[in-house]
Amino acid sequence: PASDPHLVERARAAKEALGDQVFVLGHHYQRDEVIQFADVTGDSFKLARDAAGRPDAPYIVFCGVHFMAESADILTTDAQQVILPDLAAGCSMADMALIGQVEDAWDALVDAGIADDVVPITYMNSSADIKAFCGRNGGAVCTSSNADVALEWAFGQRPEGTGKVLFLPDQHLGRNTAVLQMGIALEECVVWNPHRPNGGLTAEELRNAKMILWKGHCSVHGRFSAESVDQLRATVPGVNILVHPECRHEVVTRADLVGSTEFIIRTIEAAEPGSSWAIGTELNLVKRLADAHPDKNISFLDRTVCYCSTMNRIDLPHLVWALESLVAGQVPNVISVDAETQEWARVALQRMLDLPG
Ligand code: CIZ
Ligand code: SF4
Repeated sequence: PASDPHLVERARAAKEALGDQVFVLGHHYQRDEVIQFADVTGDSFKLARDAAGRPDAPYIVFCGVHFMAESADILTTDAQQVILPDLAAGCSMADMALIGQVEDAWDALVDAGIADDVVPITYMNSSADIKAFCGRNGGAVCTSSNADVALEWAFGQRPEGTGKVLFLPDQHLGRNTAVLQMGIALEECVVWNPHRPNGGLTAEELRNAKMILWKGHCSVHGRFSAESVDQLRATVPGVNILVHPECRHEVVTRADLVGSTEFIIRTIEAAEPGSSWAIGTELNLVKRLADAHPDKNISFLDRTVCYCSTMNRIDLPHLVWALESLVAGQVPNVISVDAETQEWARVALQRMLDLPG
């Protein structure tokens, strides 16, 4: 449905009144009604960098989810404030790794005598305190575009053949990267379940593992199934299956192409007119790609999979409220990471930025 014209007008007027004071970031998974007011769009990593590139803007309105606004706060100056239009816009994946659980897991690895072998790597989709944990413990952050390089780096931090990686919080990205890009065997990947004593793993399983995958997943990407891929192949001749690496291993192994949201967008932009694509990522993005490329046959990989419900919490009424509050001199919903967490999270982010390539 088209956005309410009255709200569109209010958002436009508020943005105009604020001018260069405000910089609006829109994640690719946001609704169209919000994206139309974004100064830039991108994935979480690109947006955090874009925010850092506008030190003159005192207010950053982040249309995305909580961990992304935290990353923007970490990478911007102390004078800038990052605003999340709805504080309930969290991320179920990030919420699956709580700092207390991760510290308990680390203590268990120390007790098992293997912590010295382990380098913690966290996906960008994690809270600031998990990023800080990785910074403090010799690890790094990664994105879905550089997870392979980050793993290569992590294993290179230990003597040949001895290193292990604790991968947080997305087991699928960790497994897909390790098995499909690093040549690590599936059997060398174990899953740490924070709700079970010792992660639900025996000392021998931990000793033999190369990848200790945190039991987290994305509630959107984790829902695509191998059956939906098989069904599309059987019904759409010549279809290209393009999925995000947050999808389950059996989905990714059946796909033609796998990559980050930015990769998915580039791939569709470069695709031949008339070609057929089924895309396994968030529905707002897939719909926008289909609308922007009417000459290509673009469908959603599985019609039973929904939007990201927390991304969708940021809607036009929330954006209007945030912008009009700023016009009225109030700064609502500020996301602020404490100084010590920022310092260590920045260490982990910097290790990522220093990766080759
Ligand atoms: O699944 C997500 O939320 C993704 C891919 C976020 C991002 O931009 O990296
Ligand atoms: Fe989190 Fe998945 Fe939503 Fe991304 S799409 S914000 S990983 S729940």
